[in-house]
Amino acid sequence: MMSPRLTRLVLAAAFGAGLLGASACAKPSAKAGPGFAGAAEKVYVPPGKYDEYYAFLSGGFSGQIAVYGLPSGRLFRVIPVFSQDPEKGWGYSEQTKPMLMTSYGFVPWDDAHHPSLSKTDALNDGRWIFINGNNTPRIARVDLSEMDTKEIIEIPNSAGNHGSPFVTQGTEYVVGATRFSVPSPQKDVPISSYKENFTGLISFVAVDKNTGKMTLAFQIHVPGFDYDLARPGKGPSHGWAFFTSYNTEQATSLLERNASQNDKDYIAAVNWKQAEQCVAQGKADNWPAKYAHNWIDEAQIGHSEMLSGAKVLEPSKCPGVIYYLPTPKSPHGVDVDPTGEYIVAGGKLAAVIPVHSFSKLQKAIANKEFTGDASGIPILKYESILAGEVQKPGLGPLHTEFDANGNAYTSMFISSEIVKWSLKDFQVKDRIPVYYSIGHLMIIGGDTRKPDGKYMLALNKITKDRYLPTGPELAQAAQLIDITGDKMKMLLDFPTIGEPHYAQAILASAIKDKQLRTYSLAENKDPCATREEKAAKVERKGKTVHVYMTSIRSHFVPDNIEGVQLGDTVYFHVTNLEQDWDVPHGFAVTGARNSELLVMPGQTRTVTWVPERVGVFPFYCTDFCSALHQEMQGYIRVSAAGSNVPIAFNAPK
Ligand code: K7E
Ligand code: CUA
Repeated sequence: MMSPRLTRLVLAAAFGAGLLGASACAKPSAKAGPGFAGAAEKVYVPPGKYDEYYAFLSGGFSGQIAVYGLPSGRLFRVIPVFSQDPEKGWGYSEQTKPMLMTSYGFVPWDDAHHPSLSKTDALNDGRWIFINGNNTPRIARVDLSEMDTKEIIEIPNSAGNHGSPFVTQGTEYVVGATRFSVPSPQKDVPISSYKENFTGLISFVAVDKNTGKMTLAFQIHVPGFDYDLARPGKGPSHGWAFFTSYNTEQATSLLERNASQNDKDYIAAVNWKQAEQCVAQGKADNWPAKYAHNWIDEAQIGHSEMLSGAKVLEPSKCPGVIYYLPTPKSPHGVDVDPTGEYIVAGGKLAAVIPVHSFSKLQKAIANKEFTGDASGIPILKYESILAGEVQKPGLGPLHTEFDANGNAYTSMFISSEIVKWSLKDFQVKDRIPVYYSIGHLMIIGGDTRKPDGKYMLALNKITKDRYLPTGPELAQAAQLIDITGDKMKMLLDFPTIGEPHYAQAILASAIKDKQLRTYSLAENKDPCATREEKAAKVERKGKTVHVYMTSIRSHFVPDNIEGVQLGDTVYFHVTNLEQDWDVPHGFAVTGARNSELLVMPGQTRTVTWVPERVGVFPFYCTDFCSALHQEMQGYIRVSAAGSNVPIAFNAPK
């Protein structure tokens, strides 16, 4: 148990701003020292050569995913997910706007934390990557052959979808947990009635084996704590999922103090196979939830539908579906080792790293070794389920990943280090400082049953003095660490886009050869597509003008347009006729209040333009596509409302 004094110290370090921890760690040799011999060679990927791995880092408050190569740390692509991205027209073009619809309306931003690769038999299968939106609860699915977002589902009855979207070992489900308990279903009550009225929901979103399509399968109604992170079991623990909780004190104010009172909070162990059965037996209630489901179809067009109704299971109607595992103290991460036997928690304020045993958990349930219950949910006896505790690991344990040799690696936020320990004897074997204030760490395949033994990535919150300063905002960072030897070795650090909470990585060979190169123009089924230049046209329909335009190196057809009037809304439907890899064309027009379009070969994208001035306005290609890219331009003439200038456009010569 932590002494009151140590607890206070930990609290002060944790919440006096992680900066305390950071500057304390800045004193020793933060700069490259003798330990870096040979590091450059290990991360050097010569010009023209490929990296060995793709890494997908969440953008945190950027709402996106960034794709890097490892070991080089080179950035390849930012995949727009929950946030509008003017670089690609994501969330601005008519075809992609529906993707950001929610029951609250159009929500063009979110806070994305946990990329999660699809799995088959507890191994990464390279099909999709899922990621959560915390703020307006959502889960997105990105197709790994296009590296584009294909589907977003809103999670109803939830608030702060943080413990998400970790996938089960066969991608049966992606999970979600309410970080903030709220009145469920929502209603107008005093905040002081938290204990009576606020509850949480743990959500299971089913994933179609063939298409990846996500469906809200069921939710489990749980007591009003803050449910933080999640991991499904694997191997023997397949069929279960584990969710950390904090604020079992049920405070609503000054949680830094008021939710740090209890020595232990809980991990909720959910038997989702049993939940499935209870739901199939009709034991779930139907809640009148309303939530958006958005997807991109085969024609590359986004759709949004509003769904209603959620199946909600009360644990009292399905005994055995959930147990609480007491866990010190305000646990954040929960991670399951490659064998599926060990469940490791990162108690932010805990003096030890507790490791629960799945087999002991099963025995304790069978023997009813309970110490009580929380709102009817049995609380298991800590000693009965404990496999061991890692003593003196450091300060502020958050997240754990695993290598292929029975070792675990835990990130320590406050003491800014990674500690390596053995799953055999729970003894610390090594530690390495990281710069600074690490959140998640990631071992390639470290959440699968067969981790790659080579590299670990530290995902750091604070960089302070590590890079050239850039005003008040400094970059977050990833650091690549060699884990092949007994001693961890720092190889590289590189700044990231947004805040990289978690990351996933996969062997490049698993997905590089299935990358889509172009969309088929012949199969372009966008109703506004123009498949050849001679089909280009401009049509007036009342107060709207539709421009059906083509682009190919290095011209638009048409490139002179007249007859638009003030008061009109103009839709530019631009089809890229190219069928070559890596030849997108852009489209931008003066005064547009949205963004450019970036149209992939064979694709159609539509941007809306409402002219506000009389005159002649240029439009042009934004993506340097050929030697005569600068010539890829045109004009659109805007006349006064009611003018007699007829619709006119030029045909190809
Ligand atoms: Cu620890 Cu959102 Cu998984 Cu950040 S979370 S670090
Ligand atoms: Cu097309 Cu530049």
